[in-house]
Amino acid sequence: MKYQPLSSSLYIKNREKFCYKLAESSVAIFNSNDIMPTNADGTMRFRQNNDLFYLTGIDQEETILLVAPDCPNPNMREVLFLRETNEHIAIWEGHKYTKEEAEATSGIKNIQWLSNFNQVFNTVMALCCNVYLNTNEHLRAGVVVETQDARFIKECKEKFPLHTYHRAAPIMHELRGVKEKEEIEQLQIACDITEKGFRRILSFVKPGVTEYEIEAEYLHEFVRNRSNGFAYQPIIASGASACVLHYIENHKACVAGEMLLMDVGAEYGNYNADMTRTIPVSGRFTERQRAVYDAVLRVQKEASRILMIGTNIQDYHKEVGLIMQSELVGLGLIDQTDIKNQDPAWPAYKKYFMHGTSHHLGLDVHDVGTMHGPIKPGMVFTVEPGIYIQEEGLGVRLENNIVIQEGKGYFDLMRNIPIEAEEIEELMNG
Ligand SMILES: [Mn+2]
Repeated sequence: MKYQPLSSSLYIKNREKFCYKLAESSVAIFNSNDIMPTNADGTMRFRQNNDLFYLTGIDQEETILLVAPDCPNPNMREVLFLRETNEHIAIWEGHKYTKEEAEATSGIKNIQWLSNFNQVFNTVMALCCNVYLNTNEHLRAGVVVETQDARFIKECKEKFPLHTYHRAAPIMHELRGVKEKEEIEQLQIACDITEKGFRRILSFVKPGVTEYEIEAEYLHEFVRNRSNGFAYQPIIASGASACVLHYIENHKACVAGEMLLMDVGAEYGNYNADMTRTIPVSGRFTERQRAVYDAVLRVQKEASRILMIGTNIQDYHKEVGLIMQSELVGLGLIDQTDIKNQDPAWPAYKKYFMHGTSHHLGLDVHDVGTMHGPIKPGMVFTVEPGIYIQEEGLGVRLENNIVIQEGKGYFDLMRNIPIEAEEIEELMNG
């Protein structure tokens, strides 16, 4: 692996937390993701199933995890199945985990080749009543291809129709929503790599430079720091494109006097950073740009402050809406009449700030985790307010990633990434 893997103690702890949530006499199965095809014999880069990764640390295709914590046969309580490798296969297909390496990575003692799966699974099924299988239950998931997990559910239910089936997803969401210390360290590295990219482009951006050249500068800095690249398709949007929330064409030249919005994050060890910065192409803000910028920055700071333990995420989003409303009044974009006549389902401020402020962040960029229950220590969120003024061709969003912690307020994983307008100007003109 390009990245430094985390200790197996994390994965042992994660499996313990998962097993604690299972009913008596249970088995759970997690499958790796497929290598996705493109055209002809082309494939996309492999991306592990995040639940399997969270429970094992194994970053390889054709992997199955079986856990059956109260199985009468202690050897079958935790079994990891891998695609077979040997010296001959390694020459053709490259290095794959040996059994020893898989044990060292995951902390699982019983490592088997995939060809043994059916035999072990049949044995364990005969001893268990409950089966937990994994599905993608992300609120905004749009799954158009059948995953290995989905194929497995079909096969399993056909073969064992009289077992009781359960969803692993709600348990995984609850667990993965609260990060362990080791995970936060990995997220910090992803944020630090993102910082390097941002500092690199601050001295690079000037009128005439293209959005794709800026994208390439980020990628250069990310990959040389052991990242696989972008955590998500980067948005490098100059001028009015900043008001197109999912602009990813990144094909234009930056024009003097315009602002440049960059929503970019590095991946590291399957964890993701999610940063947005907005800078003046010419290195100096105009008075109007600066007023809008400072308004967004004030909302960003205030929102980070009120995103605290015990707060309900829905209430938090309403509260941020009120803070934004008063900033928009200050900028002369909305007035008291607009507020008085507003549709409560789509308040006046949404004309200029139409997206949510925060989402969970972790192994997924829009990570799993509750959006309804109270906020708990160890949760990691983005805080990303923005103001988009189409009629002025001006969009500003500022986004940091923060950890909710006990007692002393939030911990900002992006505390070292310049965000104050003066500092941005200094670095761009230094
Ligand atoms: Mn985000």
